[in-house]
Amino acid sequence: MPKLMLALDVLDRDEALRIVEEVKDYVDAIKVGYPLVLSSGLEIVKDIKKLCNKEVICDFKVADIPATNEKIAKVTLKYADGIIVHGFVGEDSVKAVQDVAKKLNKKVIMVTEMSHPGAVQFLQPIADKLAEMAKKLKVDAIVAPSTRPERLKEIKNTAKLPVITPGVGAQGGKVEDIINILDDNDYVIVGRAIYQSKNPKEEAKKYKEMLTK
Ligand code: BMP
Repeated sequence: MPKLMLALDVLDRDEALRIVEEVKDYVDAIKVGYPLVLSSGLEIVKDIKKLCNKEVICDFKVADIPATNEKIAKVTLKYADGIIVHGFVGEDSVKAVQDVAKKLNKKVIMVTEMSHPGAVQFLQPIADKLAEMAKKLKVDAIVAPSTRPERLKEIKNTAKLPVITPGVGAQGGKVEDIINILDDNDYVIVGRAIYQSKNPKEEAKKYKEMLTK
């Protein structure tokens, strides 16, 4: 049964912590990115972990030269359990983050093909190569789209690594279309469909149950 990762892209610290409190029994991990960290500071990661004791992944899609990637990883992984990086910048940039993460026993998750329509323009043509690179580098997981289940399947087959997959809910992806592709080490990311709903707790429960079936 794949796990549920909440994408917590709200812009207010108190709202973020209120949602975490509500959904913590149903989510296995929480993904925070620029929206929340730029508005609340990186220490929000510590606050979330204190509140729910769940894995917290920083989605910074790091895409710089190795020396800068290393610095970003050092600061981020002081608090977070993992960090998301882009692969298109090349192996050396990803390895720089892996070197930091290995010392701290943290995760590096690499983007292959993204879930939005524009990803077919430049990312899709290189996504299979990115998946091969992810396999070679033995990153901890890859990001691949729920909005294109056939691509999710192909990329997962190539990389042979755990997948975290966004696109379910607000972007139109459906659990029933991807559930058979995924296994116990994979995560389904759901953001707006939970945190923008009238009852985030009920929605989180609903998604958790869909993944359990
Ligand atoms: P939502 O369920 O609200 O669409 O959120 C999806 C989350 O996953 C957002 O944080 C988004 O930035 C992230 N994401 C994505 O949607 N597609 C990708 O290809 C990669 C992502 O990290």
